[in-house]
Amino acid sequence: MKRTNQLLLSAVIAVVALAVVPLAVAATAQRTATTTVSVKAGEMYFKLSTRTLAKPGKVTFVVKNAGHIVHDFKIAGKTTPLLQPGKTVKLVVTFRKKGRYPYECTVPGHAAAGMKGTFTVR
Ligand SMILES: [Cu+2]
Repeated sequence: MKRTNQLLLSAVIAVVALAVVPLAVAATAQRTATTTVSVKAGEMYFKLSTRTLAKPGKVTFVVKNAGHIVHDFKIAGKTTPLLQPGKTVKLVVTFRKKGRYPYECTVPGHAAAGMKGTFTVR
């Protein structure tokens, strides 16, 4: 009888463990949800759909060159390739800490002419 109870207990533990694992996976997926920020680049500006992130996390910057000459977008040590006019590229950046992250276009002279700003992670 005692042996039967132990077997039953083991079975219950196994079922509970199986039920808990998907919940843990779901919670992890939610924590790493990606925020999309659209970035429009032109002469000589950047226009972002938002310049703040509510909390540390992953951001996909969708950068579009709406101008007439090449531009790129650099933030937190990552830079897109040089974008020809009309082209769009995605840049995925994980912000692990809150803070102020400067962004800019690395084409010489562009940041000084206005292609720069600050992205804030709260
Ligand atoms: Cu530029």
